[in-house]
Amino acid sequence: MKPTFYPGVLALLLAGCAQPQPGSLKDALKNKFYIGTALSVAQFTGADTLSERVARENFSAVAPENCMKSMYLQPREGEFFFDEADRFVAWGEANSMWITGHCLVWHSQAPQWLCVDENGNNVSSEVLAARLKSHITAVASRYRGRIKGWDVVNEAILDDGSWRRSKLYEILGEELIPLAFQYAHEADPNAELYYNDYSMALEAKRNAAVQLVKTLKERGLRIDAVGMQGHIGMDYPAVEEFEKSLLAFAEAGVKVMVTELDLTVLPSPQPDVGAAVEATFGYQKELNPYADGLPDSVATAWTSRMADFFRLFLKHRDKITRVTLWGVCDDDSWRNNWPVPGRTDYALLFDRSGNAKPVVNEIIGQASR
Ligand code: 9MR
Repeated sequence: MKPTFYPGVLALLLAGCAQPQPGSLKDALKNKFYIGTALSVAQFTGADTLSERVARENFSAVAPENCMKSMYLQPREGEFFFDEADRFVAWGEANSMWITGHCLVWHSQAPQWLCVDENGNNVSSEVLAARLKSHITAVASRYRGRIKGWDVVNEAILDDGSWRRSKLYEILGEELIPLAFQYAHEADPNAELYYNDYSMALEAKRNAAVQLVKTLKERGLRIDAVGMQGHIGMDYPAVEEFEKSLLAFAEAGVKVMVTELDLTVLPSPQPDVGAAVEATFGYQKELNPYADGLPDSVATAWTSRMADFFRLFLKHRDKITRVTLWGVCDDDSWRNNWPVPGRTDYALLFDRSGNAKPVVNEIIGQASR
């Protein structure tokens, strides 16, 4: 005889046994700060549905990993290409995300024509200022009211605190940054404006960024936050140095955003390499030790270090308005290809199958305490 089946009773029993479903990352952090991710084109156009789902379910903020950089938006002078950026913003709105624009001015991923004339000679400061104004105005005004904040200038300070001698700087000098902030504010007066850089825990860079904030404020220009990118490693920077910087920025009168967080487990051919795009090294097998998986001891150390950083962020949640991971799942991360190409890294909060790593539950636990 078949046993009598009472579905209602079974459901109650199962409900009684089920582990409580942990809330999502974004729900847990809701009243603390936005938790964001950077999206690649594949993710917001439907080609990568796995990462798209993970992003949608777990994050409350998005930044475009590449599609809003000037070489893509204005590949030739006066010819704009907004298709991907439009789709990125539409995806963010459809999923109720806080949308950040990245980035209006950066020496890297800028179009060839920006700083030179038809003979390849540097243009005058007037011409470059006009070109920057036209780019910033076109981009920031197109998304007025929709993009909530802009990385206005990216990576203009070197690790020793001096200005990066880029072509932009060569031509415009120290006026480069104030001009960019002025143009961005004119194009979208309600948008938040940020200065964004890597290795911000270094003392010299911290001091230079604080000075920059003060200078902009003294000149009456809007700056809302400093973006500390947060491309960190297992042994750099010290959490305490990161904390000193975030306190120094808050003291200077701006909010702090952790804008591009990832934690590499891989050996670096050079210490403290930050995120300097020019620093690249050839592939060597010894530099790719975890191609077949991460040993438990390394995964545990990774979890503990990432958790330490989130503990710091939560401690200073009155100063931090957003923490953004630079990518969704481990295989999306630029870290697999920098500073050494073709490696297997484990830098983000979700693994290659889209599963939350143990640190996600730790963060959720920290946020609820
Ligand atoms: O993640 C981005 C990668 O796909 C690009 O190839 C790279 C080009 O430089 O830029 C990466 O994003 C950078 C960001 O825009 C600015 N800070 C450093 C990031 C990592 O290089």
